[in-house]
Amino acid sequence: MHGDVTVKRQDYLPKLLLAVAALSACSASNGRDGKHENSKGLSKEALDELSQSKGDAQLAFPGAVGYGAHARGGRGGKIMPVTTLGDDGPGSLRACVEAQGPRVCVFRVSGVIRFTKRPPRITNPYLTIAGQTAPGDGITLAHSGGAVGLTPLLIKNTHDIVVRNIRVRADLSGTERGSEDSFTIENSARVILDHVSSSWARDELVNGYADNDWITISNSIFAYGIPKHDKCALLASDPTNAQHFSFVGNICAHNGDRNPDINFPPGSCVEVLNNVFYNAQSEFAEIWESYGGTPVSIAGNVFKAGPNTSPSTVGVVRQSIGSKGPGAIYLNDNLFDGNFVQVTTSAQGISRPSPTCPLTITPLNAQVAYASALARSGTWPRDAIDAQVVSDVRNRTGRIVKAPGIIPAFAIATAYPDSDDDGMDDRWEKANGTNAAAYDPWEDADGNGLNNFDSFIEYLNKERGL
Ligand SMILES: [Ca+2]
Ligand SMILES: [Ca+2]
Ligand SMILES: [Ca+2]
Ligand SMILES: [Ca+2]
Repeated sequence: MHGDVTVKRQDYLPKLLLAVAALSACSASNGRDGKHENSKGLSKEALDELSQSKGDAQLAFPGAVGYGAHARGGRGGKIMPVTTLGDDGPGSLRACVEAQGPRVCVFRVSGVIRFTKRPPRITNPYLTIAGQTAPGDGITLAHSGGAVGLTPLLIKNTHDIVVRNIRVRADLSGTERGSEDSFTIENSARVILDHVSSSWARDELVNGYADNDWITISNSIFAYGIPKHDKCALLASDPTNAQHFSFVGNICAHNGDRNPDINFPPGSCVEVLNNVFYNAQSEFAEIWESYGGTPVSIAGNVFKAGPNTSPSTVGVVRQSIGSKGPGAIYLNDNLFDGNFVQVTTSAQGISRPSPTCPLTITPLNAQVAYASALARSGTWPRDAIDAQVVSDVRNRTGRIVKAPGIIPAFAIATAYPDSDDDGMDDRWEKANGTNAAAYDPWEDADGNGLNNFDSFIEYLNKERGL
């Protein structure tokens, strides 16, 4: 199953181990005194090597899947509490995002973080945004529209980024449509977006741009793009090199096309597995050939018609406009539900009997995947928007919207007690053998191979029913 990846890994493993050893040496010297110089401590060669590889042997978190599953994130770094919903200043999300060195943003507040200035860019490597730590209804990102109405979560020119359990809902309109995705991953390596949600983007809800590699987008809900550019996912635009890219377990709903749009160079390993695509208008999945023909595996997905879907809507289409060579499509166990064109004849013409690259997971059966995505995807607890999306998919209701809606109100909530500022609930610490009076997120109190902080995050996930 991991054959191809394993072979490549063996090629770079010695250098990678050196790079990881260098990293470990740096992080071992990091206390909580703010001296986090890991990225500066690596040689350029080691960084280059890292950016070409899928990363640590360790998973980003238990259950991480796909090509981005080994993103390091902020593991071993500084725990940075977000204590204000304000745009900037001490305790803001911006301050955490813009800090240097390995770091984890944890949230002591819940509600809408509305960027009133240009949204921060994630450009410094080794960052985890742990939205699960937010109290109550969690965190939603938005902007104040106009000239600063740009993509609220932009990952650019960096690597090793983990973003989980956070929503982007742009209720106000920016002046530059093409710069207003919900999530953009640009020129970056080893990124995983997991259990995120977004709506009302005027460009794509999620967009991979330029020279990315080792990317996963998983377990997320992308719904209600705003016409006339109501598009779910543009997995690659202007790619310059082959990429490893996984799109797994997501829901795309109420988007006219790009559900998703797949346009990578030959040599790429692209997998679209176990997703639910609902209520496309013109196209569901589009496989393009303008960079030499995309190889892609599309397996275990459900393509479901909704009120905007017509008999001329296409499920899997080969887009050969500007073709520079034929793509290759492995199609297996996809379920097409409704009256539309399932797979165009020209797409069938480039179909392959086996995966274009070894799949990183064994896909679930399409119907099992459908039930799983409806039960688990998106940011938890689900807000009213995601709840509506899931209800629409289930009941074949809802429509593409013409304008953004209103961000649901947040209940008042209090953060868990964390007297030692290590991001972990003191009550959980006492019950689980970690030290509730000392900063010990990266120790392994129970010796199970998982650090204390990641164990605590797993507990929070389970508490939310994940
Ligand atoms: Ca875009
Ligand atoms: Ca604590
Ligand atoms: Ca502690
Ligand atoms: Ca442990």
